[in-house]
Amino acid sequence: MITVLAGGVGAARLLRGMVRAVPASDVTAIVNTADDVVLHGLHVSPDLDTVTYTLAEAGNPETGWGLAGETWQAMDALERLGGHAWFRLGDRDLGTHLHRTGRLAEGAGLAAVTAEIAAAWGLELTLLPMTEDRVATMVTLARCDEAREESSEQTSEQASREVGFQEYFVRLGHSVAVESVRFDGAQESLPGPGVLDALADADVVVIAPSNPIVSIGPLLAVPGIAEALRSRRADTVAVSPIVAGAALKGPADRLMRELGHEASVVGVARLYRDLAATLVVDTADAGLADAVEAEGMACVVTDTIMSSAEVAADLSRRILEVSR
Ligand code: FO1
Repeated sequence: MITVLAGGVGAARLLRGMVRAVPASDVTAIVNTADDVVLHGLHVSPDLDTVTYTLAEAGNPETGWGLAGETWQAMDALERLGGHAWFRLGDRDLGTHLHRTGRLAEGAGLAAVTAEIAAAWGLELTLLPMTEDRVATMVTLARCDEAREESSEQTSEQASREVGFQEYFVRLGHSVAVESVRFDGAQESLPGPGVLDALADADVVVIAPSNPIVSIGPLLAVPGIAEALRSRRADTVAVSPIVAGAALKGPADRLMRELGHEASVVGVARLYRDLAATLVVDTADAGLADAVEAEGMACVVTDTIMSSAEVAADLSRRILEVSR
């Protein structure tokens, strides 16, 4: 069995390859839910949906999120009424959120609802939300110089700069500097059903090339997950989301820098060295392999840019080879 720690787009691409390298029924993904957001009364789970749609070959290849061939009539109607439409929910995608919200209101757990949605899309891998409890990534935006001079009330001023993850990521287009990130509710949360068993029973654990701070970070903040992972260090392979000092998609490189980490495969190694024995880096970073190894991880150099399902399958096979 292969267990993959997953965020959104990068993880979805890797999983698409993994289910070509081994039978899908041998793959379990533990997915970040700290990006989840309630909008218009609907419970949206972006990372779970990105993984589901991508593996169902129904995802929008341009954006990486949402469904291909989407229409936007509900959003148009909402805008006409003056509603918030900065977070775009396509007409077909809305069906998923209606179903999830209805089932949760009936008392079903997020793990059961996730399994229902995956089964409806014909998926054979197991998708597990990291927790069924509410954990929310909260981002404190860096203050501009003027605010720094004017501010005397440090704590309330700081609170006023804290926004929810989707507000930072989508509404502000992750174009603003970040001072800190925290995972609200994480300390009181429990790992989702099956999560600790999936880590304990896996032959190989993979940390997908997802944002280490805001995609993998929340999983590690759920009590019990980091400990379970640490005990599987020898069998854990991480794939760097940073290639040649930059993130392929999203703000991982900027966030790492802003929060005091080096935005390079060496910085990724420093974040993961206690959790994973091996770091897979792209050929563009071959020159940093020794520096990664100096951080205490074996370094494997291969193509990690998953431009197609075939490249993702080759990468998956390489991950499984090096973990044996
Ligand atoms: N990302 C955007 O950049 N703009 C959007 O309007 C947007 C809508 C959206 C709707 C459903 C969904 O499942 C994902 C959506 N995303 C959107 C992506 C999402 O913000 C990110 O994928 C993650 O939360 C980061 O992993």
